Amino acid sequence: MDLWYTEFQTETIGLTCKTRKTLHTEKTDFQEIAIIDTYQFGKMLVLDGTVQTTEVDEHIYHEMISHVPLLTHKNPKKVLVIGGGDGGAIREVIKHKSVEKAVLVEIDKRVVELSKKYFPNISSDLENDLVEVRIEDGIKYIDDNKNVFDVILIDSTDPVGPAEGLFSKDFYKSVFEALKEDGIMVAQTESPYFHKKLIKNVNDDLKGIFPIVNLYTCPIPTYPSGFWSFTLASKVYDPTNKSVEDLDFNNTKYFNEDIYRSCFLLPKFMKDVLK
Ligand code: AG3
Repeated sequence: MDLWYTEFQTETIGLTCKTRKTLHTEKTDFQEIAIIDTYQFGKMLVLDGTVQTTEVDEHIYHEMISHVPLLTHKNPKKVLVIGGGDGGAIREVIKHKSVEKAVLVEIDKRVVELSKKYFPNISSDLENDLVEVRIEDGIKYIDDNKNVFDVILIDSTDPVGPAEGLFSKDFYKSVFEALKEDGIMVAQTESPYFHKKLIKNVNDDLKGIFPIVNLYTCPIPTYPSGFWSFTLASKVYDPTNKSVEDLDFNNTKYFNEDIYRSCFLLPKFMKDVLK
């Protein structure tokens, strides 16, 4: 018998994958976790019914959330990832030679444990000496840390359930304070087609706090609408007005100098959304 898994991305559309096997399901204090082996995308991490990461396309998201802010900063030494318990963002962050310490703050320890078991290529660097993994609430952690980080990445789930508070203006104010005087933050901000209101709200909130705010996009086949956005907010460095030096690493699959230059170019409907 064929078994298929569907994520209902909105009330009227879904992504359906033929599955080889359901490897794990579990309800934690925070969410429902499933790990499903699919024919098209390999193993998939699913939280509360929403696809977070897959073996086949995870590199796009993780490279884009990390390399864009870290290269814009120029000399990032201390980096914080909030959420991202699968370890993919951390793996990309420590490719930057300037990074001396990367802290991961994930609320659900089972996400970290299961990622280590089922996604060794994504979670591989969680054991790296430069990396500190903390199981706690990112909102609380950030309130206790002022003027500490060069770059903060908000690698959250959708803005419902455990991640809701990670999309609030108060949280962004705390992120501003946790950053050093030339710090940069990036948040994943959902689909330009399906979540226009959210993208506009985040943009407006961040513009009230940071002097420089820019949206950038990339295609991600397994996320709603296949097209995704990130919002970068910066105290000093302007990501759109930069000289792009050669990357000092070449082990990326999606990201390169051309993508770095072009990811901030927005289609007309997106510019209209942000007006
Ligand atoms: N976090 C963003 C995933 C959002 C996907 N939404 C959905 N499928 N409805 C990804 C975490 C990867 N480290």
